Amino acid sequence: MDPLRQSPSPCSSRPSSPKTPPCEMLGYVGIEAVLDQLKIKAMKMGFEFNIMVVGQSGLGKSTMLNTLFKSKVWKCTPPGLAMPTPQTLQLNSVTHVIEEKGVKLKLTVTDTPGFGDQINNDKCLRPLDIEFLQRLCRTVNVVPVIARADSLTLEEREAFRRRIQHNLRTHCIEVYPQKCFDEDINDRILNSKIRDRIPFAVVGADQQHLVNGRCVLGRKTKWGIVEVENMAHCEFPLLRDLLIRSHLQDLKDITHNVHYENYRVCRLNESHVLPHGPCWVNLAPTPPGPSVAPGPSKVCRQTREDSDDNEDDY
Ligand SMILES: Nc1nc2c(ncn2[C@@H]2O[C@H](COP(=O)(O)OP(=O)(O)OP(=O)(O)O)[C@@H](O)[C@H]2O)c(=O)[nH]1
Ligand SMILES: [Mg+2]
Repeated sequence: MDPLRQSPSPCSSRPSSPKTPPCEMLGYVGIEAVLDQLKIKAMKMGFEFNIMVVGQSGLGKSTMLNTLFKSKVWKCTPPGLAMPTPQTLQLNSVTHVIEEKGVKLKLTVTDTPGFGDQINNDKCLRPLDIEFLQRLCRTVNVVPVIARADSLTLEEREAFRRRIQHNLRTHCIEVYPQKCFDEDINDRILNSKIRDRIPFAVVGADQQHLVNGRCVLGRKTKWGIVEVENMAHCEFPLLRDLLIRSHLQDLKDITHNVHYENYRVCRLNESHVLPHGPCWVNLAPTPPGPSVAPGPSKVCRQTREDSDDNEDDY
């Protein structure tokens, strides 16, 4: 007897004929092949990532960029000459294409001059940092750090971290990774750990030293080398992992789906001041009753998908 007839498939009341493929194969569509297609497309197109450092003058911003990418992002000094990083006097953006295992990353890093240097803050009502961060976190993903952590004792680091966390909470400054964008329980567990450690206490260095036969990035002091990649010395590895390894795509997604969409909606809503005509856009679904002009609205993470359907309407 035909073995296929002998054991009819559990999902069919009809015995399969020897010519038809088994039931499991009939249900098979091959959707998972989309992953390969995405991978091939992504490898072809490459990725883009933009990063900007902001802070007071002399904090170590330029050094931190060099530390992150293990190279002189700013080639201001002749190679081989160990010269100090010069003071940043203007906004500098530089783009590099990095390729690793066939994956291309177009990286743009922006270095900024000391923040607030040119302003007399004496009569501010509240500290400039808070005002600035409140605005910045609505526009980009903010990852705060405690710079020059080698100048603090462990207790001072911890106390400073808790104080900053308290200030961020009090002033409703939502830094990355934002709680409201945790997608599932795994995200929540991982990101809670990160949120507890933020701001990371980091040390920057662009010089290599020999320690026990290993070449390490670090700062040489009279009593030893502060190794930037050693978790016993500072939390630079946590910052690098977050930015470049574990959360790079998520940072891009939130920038694209939330920050950019918020910006786009605000700009389009602004155009409501224009008279009805070819430039006029209606962002909100028309409410029943008398028409009202919508104000700037907060776009949530799903908006990209939602708005894609409506994009032709704009
Ligand atoms: N102790 C210590 N010094 C650091 C650290 N990072 C940088 N420095 C030193 O601080 C000085 C200023 O570093 P920069 O990277 O030029 O600082 P910056 O924030 O870019 O300064 P501006 O361009 O003036 O805004 C340099 O002498 C660095 O070697 C650090 O983590 N610890
Ligand atoms: Mg600088």
